[in-house]
Amino acid sequence: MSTAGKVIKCKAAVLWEEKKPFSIEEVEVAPPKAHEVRIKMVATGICRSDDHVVSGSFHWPLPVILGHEAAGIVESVGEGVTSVKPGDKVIPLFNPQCGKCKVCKHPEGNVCLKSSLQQPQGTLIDGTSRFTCRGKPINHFIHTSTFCQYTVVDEMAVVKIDAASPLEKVCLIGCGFTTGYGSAVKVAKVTQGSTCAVFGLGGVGLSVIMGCKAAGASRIIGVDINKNKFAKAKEVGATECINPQDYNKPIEEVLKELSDGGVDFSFEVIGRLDTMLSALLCCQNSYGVSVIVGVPPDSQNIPMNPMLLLTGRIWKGGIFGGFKSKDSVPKLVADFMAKKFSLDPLITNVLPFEKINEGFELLRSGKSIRTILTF
Ligand code: COD
Ligand code: ZN
Ligand code: ZN
Repeated sequence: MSTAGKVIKCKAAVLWEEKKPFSIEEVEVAPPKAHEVRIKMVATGICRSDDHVVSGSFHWPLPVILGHEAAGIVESVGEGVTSVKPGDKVIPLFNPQCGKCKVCKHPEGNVCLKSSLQQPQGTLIDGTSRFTCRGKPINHFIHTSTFCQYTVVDEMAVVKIDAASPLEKVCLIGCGFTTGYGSAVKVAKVTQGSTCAVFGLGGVGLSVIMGCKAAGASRIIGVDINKNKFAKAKEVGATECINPQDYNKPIEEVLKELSDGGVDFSFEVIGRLDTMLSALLCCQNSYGVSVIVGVPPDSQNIPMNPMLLLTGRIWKGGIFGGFKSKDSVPKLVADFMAKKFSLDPLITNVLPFEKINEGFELLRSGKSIRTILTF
């Protein structure tokens, strides 16, 4: 029996208060309005940004259904939806692409003006929520809200992908993988034969390494204070790995010595101000490119000598690997299907959706790279 046009009662992980566990609740998911899409979730990753809301370092209106790195199947569509239809496999887009705003129209712009990353908005773009629980409206999260068996998104925040793709893997293309991989191939534009340094060997750092490798870098130096991260980094393409704690001089000096004066490309994938500066300092003057991928602590600044830039280094950053989401996600899925990269090294744990709190504990303890929750 078709559920189209009807309210669906299903399970969601609701966050009622910061610093508290998720509560698995029965919620009502209203049908999609015009230009909206209702998706049956199949798999969702747990990303650090979800935990930033739980810990209170990223403030979001509560109660909320978090989750933004997922894949599912379209259940029904609202009036006027043309880009997807019921039965399509899709990836929700936390960084939407409306296609109409100034940024979307710019060939290089990728942070759509409709994105709610900078201005938290707990609703769909029409200003209302499709979720209710115990009679109360529940907030949406960055256009996605994937910790729920069904979600509703605006058409600008969802894209159709290859019908043959394994959703429990390609869900990572919805955030972590793409953020890292795109930072190398799209933001830095890593070149053939180059030398790269990657600071931070978590899931996003590993994805940066895969991007450097795909772009043809000949040396990829991984940097991490946890040497247990080295084996996997090498497995995905690092040619050597170093621990700053093994040296009695600044890590940028070590990297400059290793690279005959400076690396071609460096990436900060930790989210610390000191390592952002080290990453800039270790790159070659005159042409070195340093990319900030990690999210810095709230409202803090880096004291930086402008001579570093005057002498030709390039300092950049990017959200979602610099990719326009609707244009790029289906292509990245196609590249995955063509075996241009593997997502397996990133997936360390798979749990049923109901065990979401266990998945967050794995993230917080550093024991997982990515946990996938399956519905
Ligand atoms: N020196 C070297 N390595 C260090 C240091 C240090 N001082 N401190 C920590 N590390 C290492 C840790 O040992 C760890 O291996 C690694 O750095 C960090 O890895 P994780 O597993 O904590 O983190 P990731 O890879 O999952 O993600 C880290 C980001 C910093 C990239 C995180 O902020 C993020 O997910 N950013 C995405 C930004 C974005 O686009 N967000 C929008 C939606 S999510
Ligand atoms: Zn994320
Ligand atoms: Zn836009």
